Amino acid sequence: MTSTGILPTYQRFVNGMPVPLRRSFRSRERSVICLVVATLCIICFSTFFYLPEFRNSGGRVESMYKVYDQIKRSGPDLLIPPPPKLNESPEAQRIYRHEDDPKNDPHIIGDREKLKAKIEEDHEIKVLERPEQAVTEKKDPEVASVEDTETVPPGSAKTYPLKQGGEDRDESVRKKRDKVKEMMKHAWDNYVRYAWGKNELRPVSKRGHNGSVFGSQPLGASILDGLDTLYMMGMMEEFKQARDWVAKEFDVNSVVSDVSVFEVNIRFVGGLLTCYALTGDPVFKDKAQQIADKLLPAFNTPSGIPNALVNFKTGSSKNYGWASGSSSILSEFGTLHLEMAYLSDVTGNTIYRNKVDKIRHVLNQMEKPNGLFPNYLNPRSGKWGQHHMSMGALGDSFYEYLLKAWLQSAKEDTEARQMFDDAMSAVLKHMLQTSSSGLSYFAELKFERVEHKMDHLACFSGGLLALAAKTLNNDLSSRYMDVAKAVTHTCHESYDRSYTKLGPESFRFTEGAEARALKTSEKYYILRPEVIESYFYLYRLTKDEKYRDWGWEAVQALEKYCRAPGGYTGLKNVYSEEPQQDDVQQSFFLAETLKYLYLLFSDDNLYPFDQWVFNTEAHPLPIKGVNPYYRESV
Ligand code: DMJ
Repeated sequence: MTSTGILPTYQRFVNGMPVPLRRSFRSRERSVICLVVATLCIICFSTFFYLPEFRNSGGRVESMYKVYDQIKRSGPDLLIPPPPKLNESPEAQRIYRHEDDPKNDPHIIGDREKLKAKIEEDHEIKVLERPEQAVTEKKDPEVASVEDTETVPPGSAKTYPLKQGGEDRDESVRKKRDKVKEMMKHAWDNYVRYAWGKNELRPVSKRGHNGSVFGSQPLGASILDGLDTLYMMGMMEEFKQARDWVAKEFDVNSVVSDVSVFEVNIRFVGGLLTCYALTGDPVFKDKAQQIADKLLPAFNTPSGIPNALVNFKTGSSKNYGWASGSSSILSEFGTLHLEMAYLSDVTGNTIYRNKVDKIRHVLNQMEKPNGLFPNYLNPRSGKWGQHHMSMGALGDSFYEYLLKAWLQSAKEDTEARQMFDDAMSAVLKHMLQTSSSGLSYFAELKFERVEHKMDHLACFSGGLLALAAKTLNNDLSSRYMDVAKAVTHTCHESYDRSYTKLGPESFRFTEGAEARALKTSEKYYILRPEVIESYFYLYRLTKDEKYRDWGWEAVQALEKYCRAPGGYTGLKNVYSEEPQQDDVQQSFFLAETLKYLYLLFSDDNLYPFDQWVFNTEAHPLPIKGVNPYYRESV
């Protein structure tokens, strides 16, 4: 066989015998290879211009700048991080090797992808002074009544009233609270040191992390989410530094990618509005309003039910393709009410409240299968998607906002309370289950089929039902309280039955196992707050010391397994004796987990329930007509 002298030149033969390959190419071959490589490079580069963020732009030059801008912004995240230094622990080195394989990092694509996986699995079945405001004190006789003994010093825009206090009389409890504050300091300082301005911190590899729930751009999510925790803990220097970042660096017009309407609302708008209530600093109100204005185009659907994602730059919005034929998700469009209603009141612009009132109206008049709210609603047809129901992922905070909208309105919004009680009657009837050993849990429904699984997310329900029980005396109150205690007990069991004493993402009830995760994909813990949140509500509303004991168990477990030299990390398997760390400090760890722990070890004077209502990200919002911090626009 003779060679043609042109590609391919895999193997050469002389007299039928293979001969070693030549070490270099001929010049014709070299030119062909160069041509092929150059063509590939041009094709790769051009694909940038077909990404959704760049497609709609006016001209080529503008697109060029956008691509350039985006690459510049994402630069640090595109680069492979440096390996751990030689003097770093073998553990850090082991984690580094593991984490840098994206397959191994469930957080590299964020919570949203996890939800997607869940759906696929289903288918498989497959600062100013205190405002002068005439306030009629409406004390709620059924809420553990507390006197707000705080005196707010007169101030100016530069002097924030310090909302501290809440020290428990018991010294050992005060020490526990100090410990929680120290944890916040460790989490915050390391975020400042290694990830300032990025969305989240990677505490093991000590760098920033930009999760896709925020649209993959660095938007300082930990700053916006963590601000009010700093304030609550009296970390005022840190608070002011964060406030200045918001004032100077946070710019809604720099956001070019699609962002989650829900996440941005609960974390960013919610966090900023709390800071506005606390301080009266107009920076917080203005930024909250600027963000909310960017969310508004998502509501432009035939039904008024917003889409899940909105592009801040173009205003285009869409739903996730995986969500039951591009439906909107109940827990997302049902968790906008508190922030939007309050924003209307502080800005004097009714547009925000009108949008969420419309959602309420649509939901209220729809027919509900067995009185239950399915997780999916198609915003174009205005009809339900698949009849899947959950107190965990995809459903959870919708129920929360019905009760809390009523509380926020000083109990004037009776429609919301009625919808809450009606929904809960159906949930208790169809979804509440008791295991063979007597554990109560909220199962999930797939049409008529019961799936005996409860999400960590659903563990917020203990606190919610306790709050419902204590704020209105009706036929359901004592049942609510019984279920609240029983479900919180089960959630504690899910922690107690793991090696690390931290709970898995979901746990199941089968003949062989109860309150335990069975699948590998359900065994992780990402610093979620819901179980601790329920300990806080139940402690405050029952004064049973066991809830503080359980909270302290969680603190010890967090310290033992999640504390890293550079912050706090989640775990990949709570049942492992040596759990791998996921190297992400979620922004809700600052906003919620640490805040609820701090409140658990405070007395009732700190953010009393008759003055404040916590949004789903633990940002406290004032109660209208009762709390002078409401700062309604006149
Ligand atoms: C938070 O962002 C909120 O609590 C939300 O409602 C659900 N989950 C996370 C924390 O787990």
